[in-house]
Amino acid sequence: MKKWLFLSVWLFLVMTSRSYAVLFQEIGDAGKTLDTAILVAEGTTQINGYLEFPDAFNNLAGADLFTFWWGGGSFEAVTSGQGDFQLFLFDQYGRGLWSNDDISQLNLNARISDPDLAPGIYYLGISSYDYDPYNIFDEEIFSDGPYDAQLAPQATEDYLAYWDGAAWEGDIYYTISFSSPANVPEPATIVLLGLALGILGFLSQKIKKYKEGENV
Ligand SMILES: [Ca+2]
Ligand SMILES: [Ca+2]
Ligand SMILES: [Ca+2]
Ligand SMILES: [Ca+2]
Repeated sequence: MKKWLFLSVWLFLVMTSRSYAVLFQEIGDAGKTLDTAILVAEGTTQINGYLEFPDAFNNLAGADLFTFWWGGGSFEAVTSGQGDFQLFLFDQYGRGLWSNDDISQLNLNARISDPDLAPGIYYLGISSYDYDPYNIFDEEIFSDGPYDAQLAPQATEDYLAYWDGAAWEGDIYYTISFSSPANVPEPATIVLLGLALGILGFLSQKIKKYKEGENV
């Protein structure tokens, strides 16, 4: 009975935490370096933002970088909007992992997926074609094409240093949707929550039995 109650509460929590759409709005302009990236809110499933044209007088413009904790497992981020967006995924050190320009030859939005992305801190960048991440040796970290393929880094030195290139578009709104909530609590927090619920369930059963005993 105790196990049944615990499992029910646990399943309810897991199911509800997966079914909420948590929208995160970019406030101001997200930077394009690791130290100016915006941390998305816990459980974010969708980012709504605004992509500015590159601007020599604003070192944040031209690309937006968001950071989040990923709990592990199947990952997908996809853009929607009227622009020719690109997506770039970097690890916690700013090393390039994946890039994509176009979902297909007919769909210029971008999508990055990874069937088994390890738990950790990541950075997700969005820009307009052809504004790209570069390393300290002035090399593009990722190849521009094939446009409709998801690409691993081409540069042997794959740490993000800066962004450059002539953007085709800017001053345009975008949405990035995650397949599963980003920035959910670390597993240790979930285990602690589960333990707390288990104890609560155990106590409620004890109290129930005690009251039943009183009634006899
Ligand atoms: Ca922006
Ligand atoms: Ca920006
Ligand atoms: Ca594109
Ligand atoms: Ca390029």
